[in-house]
Amino acid sequence: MFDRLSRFCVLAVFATFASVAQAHSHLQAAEPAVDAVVQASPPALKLTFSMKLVAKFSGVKLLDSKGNEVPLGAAPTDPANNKILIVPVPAPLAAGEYTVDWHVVAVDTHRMKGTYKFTIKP
Ligand SMILES: [Cu+2]
Repeated sequence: MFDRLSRFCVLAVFATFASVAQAHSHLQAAEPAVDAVVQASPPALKLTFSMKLVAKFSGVKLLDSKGNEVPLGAAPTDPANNKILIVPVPAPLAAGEYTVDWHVVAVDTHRMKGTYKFTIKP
């Protein structure tokens, strides 16, 4: 009897944590992709999230391999799908490794942030 009850309690706790963890917006895809090696400088960075975003409180910073910030345009959401951030890259990027630091506020009002890299190798 006790064993079953404690097993049930453990399962209930796990289920609760799992649903809370899933309740946030997560990066699902990126262009250039996470850890990708691409030949050409991308015209824009495209980040796809699991939840709709509040564009006003979401943004992206791009750092080159020396840690210098690369100027980017504003980061609006895609008018057709506001789970996607599209960030124009105004000037062609030189060869090298880049770090994308992103932060988003989703419609659940939670703020999430993350980072990933891609490399340009012509
Ligand atoms: Cu959340």
